Amino acid sequence: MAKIYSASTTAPVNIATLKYWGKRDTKLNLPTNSSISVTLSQDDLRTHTTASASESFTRDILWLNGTEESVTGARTTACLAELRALRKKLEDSNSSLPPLSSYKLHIVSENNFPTAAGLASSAAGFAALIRAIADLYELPQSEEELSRIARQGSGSACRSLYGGYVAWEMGNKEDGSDSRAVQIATEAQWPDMRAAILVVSAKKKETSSTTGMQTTAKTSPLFKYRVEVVVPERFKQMSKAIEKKDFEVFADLTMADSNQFHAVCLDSSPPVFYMNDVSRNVISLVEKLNSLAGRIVAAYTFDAGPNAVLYYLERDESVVLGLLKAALPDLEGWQKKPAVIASVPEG
Ligand code: 2P0
Repeated sequence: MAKIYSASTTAPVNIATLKYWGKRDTKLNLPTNSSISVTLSQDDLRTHTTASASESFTRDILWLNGTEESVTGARTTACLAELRALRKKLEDSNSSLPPLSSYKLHIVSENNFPTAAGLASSAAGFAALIRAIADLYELPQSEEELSRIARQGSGSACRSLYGGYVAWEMGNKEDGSDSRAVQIATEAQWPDMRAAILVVSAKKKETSSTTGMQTTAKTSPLFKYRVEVVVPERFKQMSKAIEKKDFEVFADLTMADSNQFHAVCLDSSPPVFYMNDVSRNVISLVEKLNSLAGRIVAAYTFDAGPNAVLYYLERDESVVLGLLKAALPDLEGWQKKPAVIASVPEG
């Protein structure tokens, strides 16, 4: 029996506070704007992936949550080809290395959260895939270099290579070599930041992000203003707010950007909807809380789905969660630090 080489890793989910929405190159996954995200705790939302290679494997296979998924899609193919090319270079420079680049891969990936329900599953998924294979191949590449490969799998995946606060710099080169993620601050640099995730629905979204963002980029008149005028300024302001740990500015920009992202979705033809009545209820509750408190206590943000992510500081946790529990009595949940996950049944 031929030897099996394996490596396992986990990658966390990241939730954008300045949203990526729109591609200038669909093949290389190059974005129309830079974006910023917060990486959530690995204890709560993460993908666990094991990559194995063996001379005895006859084809590349990927199992996602126990079901076989295609590995022949353009994005996965691009990622595997880049990683194999990097491994081949290592093998060419060191003949004692086993020729893993020529072996087929078996990849087993498990999410501990709903897949494709707007909880950034593709981000954690591709980040874990890239990291696991890079570890299997013992590649010396930095996170930044790996983020460039992960980006080709799914844009937002490039941000999940890091913990803490991460920027995906859009770059301006046509070959995408400068479109990669960098860390703005570590989780430890802002230790009292908390995130709460309300799972409003675990259903698969109706419009995929890839399709939705292309519809917006092609048809929304507001979109051009967003990417050319609003986001560049917000990117600078949000990066600075994170560096200075200025929660009010960070929170204000986060809410504004979530609202503008959903506004350009609505401005698309046909319009793209991701939030539902529970989502809008959460927005109203947080706006009321902030208005009554006379300061920004919590920020909400929604991705391509109805689930809410709230950011707040530790000292306000009981106020924020107390309000949510009182207003959404169906909320079943449990609390973990730094993330809190609760499910809110629909209807
Ligand atoms: C983000 N989203 O910045 C934004 C905000 C959803 C809303 O990135 O086509 O799955 O694979 O590059 O990364 C979701 O889009 O899209 C996303 P592809 P992706 O997190």
